[in-house]
Amino acid sequence: MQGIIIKNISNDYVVESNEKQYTCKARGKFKKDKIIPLVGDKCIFDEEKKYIIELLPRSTELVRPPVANINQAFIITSAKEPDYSSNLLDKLLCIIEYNNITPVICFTKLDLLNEEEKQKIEETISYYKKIGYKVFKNTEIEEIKKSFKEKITVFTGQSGAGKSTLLNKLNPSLNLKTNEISQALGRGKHTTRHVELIEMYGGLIADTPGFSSISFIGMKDEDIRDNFIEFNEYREFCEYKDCMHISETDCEIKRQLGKNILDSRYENYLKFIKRWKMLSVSILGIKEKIKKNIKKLDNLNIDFFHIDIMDGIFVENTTWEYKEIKKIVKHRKTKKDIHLMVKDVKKYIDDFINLKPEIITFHYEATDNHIELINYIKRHNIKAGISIKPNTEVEKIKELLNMVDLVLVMSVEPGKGGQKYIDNSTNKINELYNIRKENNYKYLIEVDGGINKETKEYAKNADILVVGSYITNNNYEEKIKEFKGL
Ligand SMILES: Nc1nc2c(ncn2[C@@H]2O[C@H](COP(=O)(O)OP(=O)(O)OP(=O)(O)O)[C@@H](O)[C@H]2O)c(=O)[nH]1
Ligand SMILES: [Mg+2]
Ligand SMILES: [Zn+2]
Repeated sequence: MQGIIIKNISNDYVVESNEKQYTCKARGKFKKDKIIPLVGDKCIFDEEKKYIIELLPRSTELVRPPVANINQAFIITSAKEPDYSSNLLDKLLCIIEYNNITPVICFTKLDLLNEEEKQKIEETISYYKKIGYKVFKNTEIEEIKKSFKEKITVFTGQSGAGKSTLLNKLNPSLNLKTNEISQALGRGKHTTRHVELIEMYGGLIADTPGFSSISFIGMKDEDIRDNFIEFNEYREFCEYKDCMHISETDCEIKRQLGKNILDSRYENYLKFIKRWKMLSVSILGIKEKIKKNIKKLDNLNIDFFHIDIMDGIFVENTTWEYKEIKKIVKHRKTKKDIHLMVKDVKKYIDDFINLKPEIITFHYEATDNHIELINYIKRHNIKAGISIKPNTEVEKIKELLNMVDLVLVMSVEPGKGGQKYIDNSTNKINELYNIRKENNYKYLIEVDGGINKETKEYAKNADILVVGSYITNNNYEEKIKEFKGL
C-alpha cells in the first residue's frame, strides 16, 4: 500500500493511508543503505507486517527540520517583538526558493505598531506582493485557511514570531503552548525533537521550533543571486549575461535601485554573498547635537553604534562624558558595540553590562586576565571581543581565538581620531580570516580606524567595519548609501 509518513518517534513511523494510520518499522535494508525515512516521505508499506518497504522519490528535502516533500513554507514574520528583520525574511526567502519550496509570507503583530510603523510595513508588504509573493497578515485567517489545500506546509520564522499562536487559531484543538521558547508540535514531554504532520484544511502542516541558524550552506553566489526573484526580471538588461550586480558597469539591477528594486533587498543580497559587511558607526566623532544625531543614525541602516571608551591611562585621551552617552544610546534600538580602551577592564565591563550591549571588546595589551574577562563578559550573554593595537601581532592572541566571539583589529593607533589606515592591518585581517577557516572558529573580525569608501576594499575579509568621521562629518544617510555602494 502507499502512504505518507506523518510522524516518527525513534524507530516507529506512523504512516497514513486512506485516512487510517499504521505504526510501522523501516526495513533493515534502509539501515544498511544508510537511508533514513523522513516525515513527509511517501512510501510503499506492508499493512499486515507493518513494514515500510520502499520510499518514493522525494521532491524536496529539508535538513532542519528533517522533512521531505514539503512544497510550501509559511515564513512567519513579526512586525515587532521581535522587530521586523528584512535580513531574516530575505534570507529565508532565498533559501526556501533554492530548495524549490514555495514561500508564503505571513506578518504578525501588526497590532503592536504605531501609525508611522504601520505605514512602513504596508509599503514593505506591497513590495513583496509586487514581486510575486503571497503575503498575508495573521489576522486574515479565512484567506490563510484556503492556502493549505493539497500542500505539505512547514511553518518557519524566528522564535516568538507567533507560529504556534497562528496554528492554534487555525486549529484550536492543537492547543500548542505559546510564548515558550522553541516548542515543537509535540505535546507532552519528549526530549528528542520530532516533527509531525497534521491534517489541516485539505493539506498537511508541520510546526517546527523557531530556529536561528538556517544557512546558505551548499549555495553558490550565483544561487543566491538567482533566488532573489525580482532580479531575474531585469537581468537581461545588464550588459553582462553573468552579471553579479556588484561592480559591473551597466548593471540594470543597480539602475533599478530605489525604483523597482528595494534598497534593503539589494543590500541583503550583498551581505549574503559576503560583499557587504556589518557597519558599526563610531559615534564619538559626532561633534554637535549628539542626542539628535544619534537618534537620526538610529533610524538609518547601520548595524551597530560603535562606542569607544578611553580612560586617559591605557590611551591618553578620555572619552567625553561617557555617562552621558550611555544615557543617550540606552533606549535606541541599534545594537551597541562597546570598545574599551581602558586599563581597568573589569570596572568598565561592570559599568556597561546594564546597557545590554551586543559586544564588549577589550584590549589584549591592557591586561593579563584575558580568559577570565572573556568568560565574565560571556556569562552576561554579551559577545566578548579582544582587540589588538597596530603593533600587536595575531600570534599573541592565538590561544584566545577559540573562545572569543570577536577580534577587533585596530588599523590606527587607538585614542585619536582622523588617522590613516595602516596597511599592515590587511595582513592581520587575512591571517585571522584564514585561521578561522582552518580551525572552524566562530569569531567575527572587526576593523577600526581610517575606514572609508576606498580603504574598505583592503578590509574585505573583515565582517564588521567601524566607520567614524567619513559618515559623521556629513549627511549621514547619503554617506551611508555611498559607503555601501547603493
Ligand atoms: N500582540 C500580538 N501578539 C502576538 C501575535 N501573535 C503572537 N503573539 C504573541 O507572541 C508570543 C510568542 O508567540 P508564539 O506563537 O509562542 O511564537 P512561536 O513563533 O511559536 O515561537 P517559538 O515556539 O519559540 O518558535 C506569544 O505571547 C503570543 O501571544 C500578534 O499577532 N499580536
Ligand atoms: Mg511555538
Ligand atoms: Zn547586473
